[in-house]
Amino acid sequence: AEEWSYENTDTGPKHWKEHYPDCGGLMQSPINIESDKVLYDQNLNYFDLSSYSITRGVNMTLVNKGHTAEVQYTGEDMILKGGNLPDDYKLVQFHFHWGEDDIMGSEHLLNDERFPMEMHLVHYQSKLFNFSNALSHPFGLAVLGFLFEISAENNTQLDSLLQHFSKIEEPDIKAEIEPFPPTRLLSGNKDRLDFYRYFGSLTTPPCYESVIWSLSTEFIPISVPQMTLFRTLHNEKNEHLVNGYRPVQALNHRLVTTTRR
Ligand code: BO1
Ligand code: ZN
Repeated sequence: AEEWSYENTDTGPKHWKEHYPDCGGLMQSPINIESDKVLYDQNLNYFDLSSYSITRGVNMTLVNKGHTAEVQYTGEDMILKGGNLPDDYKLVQFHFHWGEDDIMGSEHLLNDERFPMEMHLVHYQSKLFNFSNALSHPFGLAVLGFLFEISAENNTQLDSLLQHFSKIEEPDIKAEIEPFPPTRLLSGNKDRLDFYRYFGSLTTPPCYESVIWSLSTEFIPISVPQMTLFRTLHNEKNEHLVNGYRPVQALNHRLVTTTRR
């Protein structure tokens, strides 16, 4: 069993640093993003997300990881380019963080506001060959995050994912799913996705400070019944899988920049 949890116990977030020293570092994630302290950076470029829309030659597997629901990729590369990243970054998986209630669940906060869910697209620097090698390199990883907000309508784009949740109720169960390009969830212009940028860490142990963080300023809509489906999953203790988010960490010396005027 893993040495960490999200519980308010001696395996909870306050104790992660005892087994994973990096979790006590000065560049940890997530953070509270305060808009009056964010710097507009006119030299920060937009991403090129065009390879995300490829569905041919891509295999996707939905997995209940016990602390999150994750979609893993194999086959044709999905690549994150641009955004002033030092290299191209390859997508390995995306996953979600959510709460027991719609008033909590996101990892990042905006002006102290919590959101019901956050999705992370996890990438590693192409020239470092694989995720485990990139994990401990400065700038080895790039995570693109999206906050969800409750909408009255179902988000029909999410249904192709959610229809498989009944098959992965228990931890370690996998389901093959039809290719799901994550950009399908974006309604705005994909060539001009505004985001916040800062340098931080993995939000779970080992909390390595190797992540170039980009948090979209565009929210993804989700209905209350759709949020409820995430909470039907079970963890290792056969409880409902909820509250899989880390509390915000000190910003310390860091600056958050943005593409948004
Ligand atoms: S996150 O995006 O900062 N929440 C985050 C946190 C932890 C990981 C990834 C993203 N962990 C790693 C696992 C590896 C796995 C890899 C790629 O994700 O520790 O075992 O190979 O899926
Ligand atoms: Zn995450």
